[in-house]
Order: sequence, then structure tokens, then C-alpha cells
Amino acid sequence: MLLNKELIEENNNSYLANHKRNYEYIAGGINNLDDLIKKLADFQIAIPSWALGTGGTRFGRFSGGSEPCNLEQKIEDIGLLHALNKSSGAISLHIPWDIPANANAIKKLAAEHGLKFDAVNSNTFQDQPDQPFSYKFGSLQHVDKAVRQQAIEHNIEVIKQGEALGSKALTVWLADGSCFPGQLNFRKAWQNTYDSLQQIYAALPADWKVFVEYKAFEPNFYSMSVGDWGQSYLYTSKLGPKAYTLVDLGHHLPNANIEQIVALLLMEGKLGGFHFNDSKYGDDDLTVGSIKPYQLFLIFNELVEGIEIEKNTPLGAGAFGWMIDASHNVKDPLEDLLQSVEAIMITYAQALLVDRKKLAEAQNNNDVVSAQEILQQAFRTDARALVAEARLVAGGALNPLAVYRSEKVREQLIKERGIKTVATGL
Ligand code: LRH
Ligand code: MN
Repeated sequence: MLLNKELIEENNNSYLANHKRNYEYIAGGINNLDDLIKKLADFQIAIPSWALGTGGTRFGRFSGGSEPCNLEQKIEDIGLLHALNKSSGAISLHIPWDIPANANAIKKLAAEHGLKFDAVNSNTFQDQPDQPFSYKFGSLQHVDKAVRQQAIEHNIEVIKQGEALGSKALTVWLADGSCFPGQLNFRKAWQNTYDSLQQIYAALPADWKVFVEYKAFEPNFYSMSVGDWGQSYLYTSKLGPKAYTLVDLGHHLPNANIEQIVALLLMEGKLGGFHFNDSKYGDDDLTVGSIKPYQLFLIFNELVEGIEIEKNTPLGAGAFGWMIDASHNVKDPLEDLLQSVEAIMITYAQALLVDRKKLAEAQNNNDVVSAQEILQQAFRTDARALVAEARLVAGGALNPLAVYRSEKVREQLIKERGIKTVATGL
């Protein structure tokens, strides 16, 4: 199923007048407008290959039908998102859930949809059918060298898969840890994990990065061997210049100050990228900006300050992994992803509207009230017309969700694929 340009243009006509009014209203107050619109249009978000089907929990999974049941259909689905919002120009694969049968054919198909390959993800948190050693008690941390070696070889295999697709980064998230006090010698587990990561690091091509993703709990509930940003930073700072920390927004203990973590990782040059989502309690993997939109704004405020202002580099210049990691229990996966991309784009636009000069003055004068007013002035600005204009300029839909629904995309996919198809992934 394709959403061609003409169809989107035709649909835009019914929104154009309203958009032009909203756009002129906000554009009037912005001096570097063209630069801002270009930054938004250049900012590309990677869609996770494992989040195109219905997610679920141990209590149940309620499939919505026509899920993509192979990599080609997953690329087609992400191609639909990108045709609509022109901001979903990359796919992040998870191995072995999405092993490309023919890398060149997959690369060609992705290119036809305007998609690149962002970080590839290894998986040593599940046992594969023909696997000699179990990861029940961990992988890179495991007390048994043979289990660690198996996990190291898997990560090296994932790098090879990624190389064939043009990816430039490996994401390592470890479920490793312990469920009970006394189960693990923390230092031995750390040392085993570090030794294993060093062998994976040594296998990285010269222009590759490794993202070490941390998580406070689940599936282990007493300790995680990469449990917070400090532990990830301990690994990445010792591994070398190609190692970076990946921040999954749902992987923190309640009320963690994620924007401060981002500011410090940026300061150290060790921020690799993000898994954007939202959560109220644990790793809920909910729609980005659906629960804590102000936190997301404060994170983008640090990103714009630390990258665009201090390093004079647009966020979209490709140095970071901007990826979504979500799971859809009750929403149509594609509608959920459209909402997540929209939330990220609006938040980036708001962070670009912060009056940096005035904020620095307020901070230097300890004018706490003005500092808050300056930030909230931007956060309370309706930036939707700016994001819509960037889409329009890029040939996308002014209202992606409306086109998705008016064109009955899910219904058409069900006609093509049937109702019972199930996607690999979470
Ligand atoms: C772990 C995680 C990790 C992925 C998995 C799908 O919670 O965030 O990034 O490997 O989800
Ligand atoms: Mn993640």
C-alpha cells in the first residue's frame, strides 16, 4: 500500500487555509524562521522495527490485525509513516527478530521508501530455539565464560548484519542483573560485562558506535548490571571514544531528573542517543509526550543548549541516534507512532523558541522567576503550525493522522494482509 504525493497534496488542500492563518500568526514573532523550519525538516526519527505490531503484557495481548509479518512489510509500514510526516526517515532493527534474508534487497526497498538504517539492536535477553547456552542468569555478565562468549559472538554477528544495511551503530541493552540479594557478586558481574563489551567494542568498524542502554529494573528486580546512567557511563568512558550512553526515557527510577542526566552526558561527550517514549510508573513504553510533555521539553531544551548553541550543530545533523522505543497495547501502532513523532517535533520546535540570551542573563542574575517564565513562554507556545509547515515544505501531510484515517490505511492493510497476521517483536 502506498500513500502517493498527489493523494497527500489533495488532502492538504482542505487544511491549507487554516494552516496558513495559524502559521502566519506564529511566524510573525520568529526572526530565524527559515532556519528553524529547515532544522525541523532535517530532523529524522528512527522507527523501531519491533513496534509495528500490537504490544502486550503478561496479562494479555489484543492484536489489531494486519500486523507486518516480515521485514518487507515493516519497511512498507514505516514508509507510510514517512510519506505522511517526512520525519520518520530511519528504521532501527532488532536481531534476530528482523534478520534481513537479502540485505541488498532490503536496503533497496528501504531506499525506495526514503529510509535509512539507524542503530541495530542485539538480543541476549531471550533464548533462541537452537541456542546452546541459556541467558536465564544473564549474558555478558554470566559466571560461565561459554555463555559470555555466545553473547559476544551474537553482538559481533549483529554488527555484520548492520554493516550490510549501512547502519553505523550497535545498541546493547542487557537484561542482565539479579532478582535477589546474594544472587550476584556485583564486581565480578561488572568485570565480566566489561570484558565482554571490550571484545564487542574491538569488533566495531572504524566509523561505528556502540550505544550502551541502561535500565533501572525489569526483567531483573533486585539489580541490573547496567542499572543507571552512571553505570553505563562507567562502561562507555572506559571502553573508548566509540562508546556512548543511550537514554531510554522509560528506564529511570520515579522522578529521576533525566534532563540533568542528558546535560551531563552531553558535557562529557558521551550522549549517544535516545529511545523516546513516555511512562507514568515503569518502562510503560507509552506514546511520547502523552504523560510528561514538560519533561520532554526540558530534555530538548538541554539538547538545543548543549548541541545547537554550544556546538553550533543542528540536532538533525546525524551525530545522535534519535529513536523511538514504544509498545502499543490499546492503540493502532501506526497512529501511536504518528502521535509520538508529532510530539517530538513539536517539542524540538518549542526548544528552538527559547530566548537563550535572556535565559543566560536570568541565570547569571539568579533571577529564578524570569528563568522559569522564559522557558514556559516557549513551552506554552503552540508550535504545531511550525511543524506542519516543515512537513508541507518536505512534501508531507499537514495532518498525517487525518490522512491515515480518511484513507482508511489500516482497513486497506487488513484487506491486503488479513486480520490474523502477527509481527515479530515485543
Ligand atoms: C528494553 C528496551 C530495549 C530493547 C527492548 C525492545 O526495555 O527498551 O531498548 O531492546 O526494549
Ligand atoms: Mn529501549
